[in-house]
Amino acid sequence: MVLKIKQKMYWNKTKECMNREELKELQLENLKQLVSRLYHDVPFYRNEFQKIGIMPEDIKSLDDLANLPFTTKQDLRDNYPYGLFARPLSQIVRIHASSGTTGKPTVVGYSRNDIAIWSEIVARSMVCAGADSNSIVQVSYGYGLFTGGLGLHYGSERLGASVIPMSGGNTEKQIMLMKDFGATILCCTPSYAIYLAEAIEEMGIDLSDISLKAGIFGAEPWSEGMRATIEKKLNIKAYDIYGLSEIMGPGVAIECECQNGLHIWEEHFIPEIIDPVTLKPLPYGEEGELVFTTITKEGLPLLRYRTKDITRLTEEKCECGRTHVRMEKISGRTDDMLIIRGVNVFPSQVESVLLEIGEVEPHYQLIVTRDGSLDVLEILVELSERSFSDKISILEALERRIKNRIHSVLGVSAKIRFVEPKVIPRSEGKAIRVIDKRKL
Ligand code: DLL
Repeated sequence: MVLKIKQKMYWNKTKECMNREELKELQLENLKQLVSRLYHDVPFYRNEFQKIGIMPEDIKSLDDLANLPFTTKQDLRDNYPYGLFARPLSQIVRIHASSGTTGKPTVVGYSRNDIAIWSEIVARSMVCAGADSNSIVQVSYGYGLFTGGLGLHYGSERLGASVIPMSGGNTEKQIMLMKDFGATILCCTPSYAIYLAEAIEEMGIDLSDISLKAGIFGAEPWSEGMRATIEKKLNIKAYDIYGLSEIMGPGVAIECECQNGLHIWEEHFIPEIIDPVTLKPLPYGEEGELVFTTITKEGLPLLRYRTKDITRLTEEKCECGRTHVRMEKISGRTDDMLIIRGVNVFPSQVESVLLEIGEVEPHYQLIVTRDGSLDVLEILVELSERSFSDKISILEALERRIKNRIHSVLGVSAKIRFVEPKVIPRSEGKAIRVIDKRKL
């Protein structure tokens, strides 16, 4: 297939189409420096290196990466909030956070240079999705501690596009401004894109009055079926963007016009696929857990960070001409993290709320369904024998307390349904905490 080369196809052709040998040399150089920085600036890593007897000068080739220790969300949690930062706070210009496995979030920090690189790779990613300086970009990811809003915002500005910082929600206004301001690129979660498309239909707005050409969708898993629905309903091209706060935020990887895998920006992030059980690296083409090493980050550089996301990598040439490896769409996770309306939720967070509140048993089940295109979370909570006989008004007050606390800890609202003592099935093995009825 011969692709039509559009005039502005790349943001930084030299970097995006770099010869792979040169790219690997650059990675090795940066990896060596990273290990040295971690050894000297982060006591946690120095300690880890000392435990296994590794010194920075032992890094001689990229294969040596496999001998270095992993980093996990638990490590970030144990060093909450700033313990893994490699720079003093005087050099940290931004802090973001995402859900931790219990009440405390995972905190990440960026130096000025980190923000510059992040903006650069988001701008580059947006060009992959067909954006340029003439684009009018509606950013409908949430702004705040979540990296979606500000990540796409800074990338759009770097690109020179006109950015509309809408943030999430307020659907009718989103649509009115999308139409009136002539937005050409929409950035939000894929499920919100479908919701917007349905709302446009319901409001009786003609698609020809909307100027959208492409969407940059991510932060949650979505299928080819969802892509087809969005592309049809909004009459746009829908691109998958991937990222996670620990590594940077959105823009770690994105699809190009071929929509056949997401290019990972390898001069900043070295990807590996490991077997989540043996923790051994797997060759290209095999499915496993995605692991990243950030080789240029200053504020919070991470070594072999286990994302828990499942995918496979390919080094095969892409028709777009970019040489950076591609990852397949994420097919699942190795842990129990759910993404509900774009927000990461761990069942253990619910457990910690219930334990904190008391009066109920720590037996619970999360039931996730879809109402149209929106995720709905219902939590079944088992009453204790004592509270079971309480008056309705007392139970209603308890329900409100749980609901409010869940909302503030999880960042999403949930319906709370009390059930009688001993109703939630007990398991001899792993408890079934989640019933996910969504069909992606
Ligand atoms: O979700 C960053 C982001 C914002 C990516 C906007 C794309 C667009 P976190 O909140 O830290 O960061 O959540 C990271 O979300 O480990 C995946 O499990 C999931 N995820 C992110 N992008 C995708 C995607 C942002 N395109 C976690 N497909 C990751 C599937 C995704 N899952």
